[in-house]
Amino acid sequence: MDTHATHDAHDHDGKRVEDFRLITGTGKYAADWNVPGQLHGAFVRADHAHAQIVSVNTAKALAHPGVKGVFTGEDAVREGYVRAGHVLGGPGKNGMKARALDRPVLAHGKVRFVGEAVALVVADSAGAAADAAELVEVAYRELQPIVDPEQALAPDAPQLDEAVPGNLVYESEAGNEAATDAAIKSAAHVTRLRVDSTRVTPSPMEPRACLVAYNADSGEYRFNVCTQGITTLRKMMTSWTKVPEDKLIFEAHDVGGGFGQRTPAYPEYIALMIAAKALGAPVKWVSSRVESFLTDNHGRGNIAGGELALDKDGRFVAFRLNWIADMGAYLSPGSAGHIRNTTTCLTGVYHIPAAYVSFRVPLTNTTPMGSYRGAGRPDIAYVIERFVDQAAIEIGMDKADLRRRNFIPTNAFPYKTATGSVYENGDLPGVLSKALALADWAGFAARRALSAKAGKLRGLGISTVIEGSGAGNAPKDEVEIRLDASGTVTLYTVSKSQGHGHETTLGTIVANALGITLDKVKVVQCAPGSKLEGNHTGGSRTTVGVGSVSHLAALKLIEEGKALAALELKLEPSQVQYAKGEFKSSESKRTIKLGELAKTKTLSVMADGKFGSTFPNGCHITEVEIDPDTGAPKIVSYCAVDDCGVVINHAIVEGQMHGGVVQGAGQVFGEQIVYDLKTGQPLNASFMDYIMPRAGLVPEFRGEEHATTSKVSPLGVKGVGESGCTASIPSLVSATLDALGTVGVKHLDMPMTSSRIWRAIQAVR
Ligand code: MCN
Repeated sequence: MDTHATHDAHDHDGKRVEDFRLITGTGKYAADWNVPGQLHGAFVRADHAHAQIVSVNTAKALAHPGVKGVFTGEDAVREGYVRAGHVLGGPGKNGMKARALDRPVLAHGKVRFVGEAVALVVADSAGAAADAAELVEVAYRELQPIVDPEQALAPDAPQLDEAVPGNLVYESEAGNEAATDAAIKSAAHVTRLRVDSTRVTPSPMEPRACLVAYNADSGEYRFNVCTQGITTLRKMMTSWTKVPEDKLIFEAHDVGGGFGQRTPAYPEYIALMIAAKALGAPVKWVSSRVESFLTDNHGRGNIAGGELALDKDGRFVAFRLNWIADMGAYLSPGSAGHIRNTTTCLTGVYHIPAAYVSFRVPLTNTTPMGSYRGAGRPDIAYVIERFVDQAAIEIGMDKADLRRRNFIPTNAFPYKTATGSVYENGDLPGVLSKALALADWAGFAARRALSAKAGKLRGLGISTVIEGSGAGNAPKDEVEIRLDASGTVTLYTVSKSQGHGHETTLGTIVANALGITLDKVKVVQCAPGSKLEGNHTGGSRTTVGVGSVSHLAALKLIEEGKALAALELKLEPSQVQYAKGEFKSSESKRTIKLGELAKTKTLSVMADGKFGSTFPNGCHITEVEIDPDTGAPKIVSYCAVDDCGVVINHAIVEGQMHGGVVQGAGQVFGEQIVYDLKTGQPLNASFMDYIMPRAGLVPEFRGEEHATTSKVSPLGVKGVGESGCTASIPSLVSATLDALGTVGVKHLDMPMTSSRIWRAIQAVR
């Protein structure tokens, strides 16, 4: 049987089946869930970045009308809910183990970042809970905070916790240090650079919300919560609370964005468990946007400095980085991505024989960090691409040519990098050529001259990137397909779309394998209590993992169907053929429709598989125009050529690219979480002063596919969900710095806001 297939949505016009529900306001999000007798929670949050809790007085809050209970760190400690599991598990440098601080779900003893939950007030209305939360009196003794990661690691820095000497939470390394240093020493040219990647917040549209009900008879907790998939969340909640996984039941319908931030367990969910159990009533909490800014895991926040060494012909010979990964006040359950994914693609799309990276994770008094769209992939792509651009300037070579000269040759795949990853396949020169043509690279000088005539600085940017789409942590991906008498096929999965269109794409995969129309396939994600194994949606792996097993399950249904049809037809299964929803045989006049197999009872098949990483890659070429009088940047051209393997749904892939590119543009041109260095207070925690990308910033994109088929999956697919973000950041920075280079600005870190660009121009004038 041919398990390879091209999967264009042949039976509908490519539109997403979930959109009608989502855009007509009939979706059901976490805050839309209500149950009879529910109470409402509001959190009292730390207003100091670092302080000892002297006392918490709850008397006035308890006396407030409607209040049913107030819970504090003591309750969390009593329950034993003090240690969040995290994934910086592996031994670090010299066998070092991560020094993870205990994190009671409600602060106990100390607060370590502004916004940390100190108490939970529960009342019969959300308003009463919020009013009473203001009456909780917390006395603090202020301590010196540190919010800057480099300051935290400085030799004279105040010690933030005695369990973390030198404020160093974790240190690790990868690659061959001696070989790298030797190659750098004897290189013809060495480019030295330090690149900062700003701390940002993912900002899904739907703020966090959670409703928890406890059943004292069964000991089960039931959650309605925004999630990227139940399996990872359940494991993290169990590791934090020790409540067995089978006692934690999650239900979610629609999720309004996740970007990695909706994957992990958060302390608030566990505090609600304590309250729901103690009060014998379901408790609901809906986060405000300010709470999102303060407490939802942040992303990026890296400082990388090092050397890229070249021989006399412009070939890369070595790459060395010292990397500081700020992970905030506590290790969040999803903290490892930065280090793992950065290491996987340390040398990007280039053949670099020697490479070494050292990572240091400091303790700071800031919001914990987690995975954010790419989780280390955009971070490392940004860093290496900045180095390559800078090297091209220094040796006087065209930056596309320098890239082409150093690409991993197409015939060298599968390619083992200097840090030990194995890239499966790709056609890097092919992607580049297509992108250069699409963007009219050769015609740039004329466009720059036109801009100059209008008084504008125009820059040309390029990025050539690769990323490992995640293999996932679950032992396997598993789905179930049920067929009912109407011929409807229902696919059950434990990953969860947050806007990705999985109902369409997973449905398409099953419909195509069965040769039936998409309206005959239903996709059920995260059915409450589902025992299926699998990964959450993340690491751009759902299509590779869940998509592949959905395809295999459909093929299995056909095989089992043939056996059942053969019984009906009184034939051997080998005499039965299947096509387009019907079983037939040249030995019989009868045809049996799919639904007929389930006449008496629903037919169910399961399929599972374990799939490795795929390596989507691409080249994004951009042009940015800057008004030197105001510093205002404008993206005037955006061209993307990407290899995400076989495409299931072109419109969705394009949408994923758009979303990712715009998120990247957001980080390049505006987004940044800023803390006051002295007090540790966040200075921007609303969309009034946290600069999200707006429609006017981005022009129409031009994009093309350049697929090489992956063998990791029977579908030939690679991931795409993070690609836009990974490629756009380096390309847009490249274009902006190219424009600024014309007036002598040599370096600028993100965010490249109008004011920072304007000041950089003034500084060189
Ligand atoms: N797809 C396809 N053909 C391919 C690859 C993917 O048609 N060759 C489709 C998929 O079937 C799916 C979408 O594109 O509908 C993304 O697929 P995939 O690359 O497998 O990634 P995931 O579904 O696992 O999504 C995760 C990825 C990540 S890690 C983040 S973060 C992210 C992202 O996707 N968060 C998102 N895209 C997002 N999009 C929305 N709307 N909201 C988020 O929170």
